[in-house]
Amino acid sequence: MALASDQQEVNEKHHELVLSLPKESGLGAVPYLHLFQGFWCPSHCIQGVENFQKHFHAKDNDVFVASFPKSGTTWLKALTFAIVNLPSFSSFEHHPLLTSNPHELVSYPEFILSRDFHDQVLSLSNMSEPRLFSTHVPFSSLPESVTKSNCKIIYICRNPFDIFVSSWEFFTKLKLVSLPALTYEEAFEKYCNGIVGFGPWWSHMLGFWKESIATPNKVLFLKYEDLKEDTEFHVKRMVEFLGCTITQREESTEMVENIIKLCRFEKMKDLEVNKSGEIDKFTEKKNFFRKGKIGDWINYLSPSMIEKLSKITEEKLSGSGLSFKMH
Ligand code: PAP
Repeated sequence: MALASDQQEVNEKHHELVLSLPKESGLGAVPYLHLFQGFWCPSHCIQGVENFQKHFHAKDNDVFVASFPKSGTTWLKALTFAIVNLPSFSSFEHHPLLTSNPHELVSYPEFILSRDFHDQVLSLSNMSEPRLFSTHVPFSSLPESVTKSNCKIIYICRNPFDIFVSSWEFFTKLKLVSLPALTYEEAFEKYCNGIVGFGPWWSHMLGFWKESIATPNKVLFLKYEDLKEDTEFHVKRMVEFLGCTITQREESTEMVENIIKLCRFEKMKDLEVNKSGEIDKFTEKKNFFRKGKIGDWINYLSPSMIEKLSKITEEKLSGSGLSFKMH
């Protein structure tokens, strides 16, 4: 009984908190975005972010894949999963990535801790090590145990133009959106104002960018465009950053090649497991594999939209040293 009333009190407090927060509809809103700890948090994961902060205990050998949504998370999850699990799955013919979607293999604490969190905290602590997680939570809102422990974070960033297009194509296909849909122009305006799930996108990027400069052994900062252009070079950086020991040089090159082949866009998109079925009744798996290209924004944005987003990007990232390849 005491537990039930404790839970009721927690639920009431949570409800009061959510009611007190500024809210907006926006891309990635299920159903609303709330301004929580300085970022636009989808309403269904506020509780999860709080539980993540309060109850998650990072281990020094944990690995986190971090990203702003639609920046290359699925690809980075697959690559990191393959690297971290090399000792268990060095056979690429029977690899878990051939029969499971990367989102089924690597989960988000902020999503899973929003429900039955006591059970979930226990099952997270019992996971086999090294544990691999992903997160969309901005650096400034990550639990202290993640930022202060020796666990590693690999962040993937993408040019804001392609993020917008990829988000628009993805979120308008979501099954959970219960609000009247935003028009394309409204969604763009909100995006330009940073009102998008886990946004503003510039703060998200800059948080991890600054941390990767201050503590390069803690945060590895990757760009989708660079990863596309020279996958081998950046996968080798990941291997090194994660401290994976692949003893013989020839063997290591072959392993890296196999990992890259396994995670290639065309290969993953074509797998039966990624062509049908859903993730958490929230979206179809095939929606995570659209075009996988750099510069598709050119087919979507009008000249005035390009001008506006270019100005915002320049203004927000100015002086940071962070820039993007656009084509
Ligand atoms: P998420 O944040 O919802 O998980 P995320 O994986 O970050 O999405 O982004 C999806 C984008 O990555 C899609 O881009 P597009 O809309 O411009 O096509 C998707 O196609 C692309 N993507 C998914 N898997 C891969 C891959 N293996 N290689 C390259 N790009 C990929």
